[in-house]
Amino acid sequence: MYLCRATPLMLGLTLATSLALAGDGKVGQLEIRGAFSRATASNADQTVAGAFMTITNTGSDADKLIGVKSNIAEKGGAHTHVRDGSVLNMVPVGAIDIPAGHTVTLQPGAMHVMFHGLKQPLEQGGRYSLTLQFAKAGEATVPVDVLNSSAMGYPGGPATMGLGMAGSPSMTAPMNATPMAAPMDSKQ
Ligand SMILES: [Cu+2]
Repeated sequence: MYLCRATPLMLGLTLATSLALAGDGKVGQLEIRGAFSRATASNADQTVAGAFMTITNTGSDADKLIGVKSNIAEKGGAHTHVRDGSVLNMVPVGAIDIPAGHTVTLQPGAMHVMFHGLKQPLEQGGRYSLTLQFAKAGEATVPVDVLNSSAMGYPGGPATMGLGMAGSPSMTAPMNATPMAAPMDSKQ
């Protein structure tokens, strides 16, 4: 009898968990969590957009994110932010290192996936498909949820938690004004 009564509660927890884990994918030893984009401005002809997530390497070999593909944009690639005086500039990087045993957080104001030549606006509540290309693990395709235009991650999700642990800057600062967090690979 106890088990029967417990079942609805267990189901509720399962549903809540899968909501928090939207935007997930896995390939080889790599686990991708919480992939999201921000809604684009509806009144502007915005042709670029970022995508954010955490990538955990549970294996013992380092890997790299070397490319991205999605049919929402003409092209995409890895970006990071570099401080120039008081200004944060976005710069393309050839690859993002995913060290063995580490979780790398792609988030606004830091490393991220960047799309150029956006083919359509990203509307809050929408979802698109993103293929991540890794040097060793191969390709992983993850669903990316479009959150609000200033989202730092799913509420309570891994990106938000990672930001908090990094000694977080303001959660509401716009992307181009967010103080640079410590580099993800500061141990190297
Ligand atoms: Cu960028």
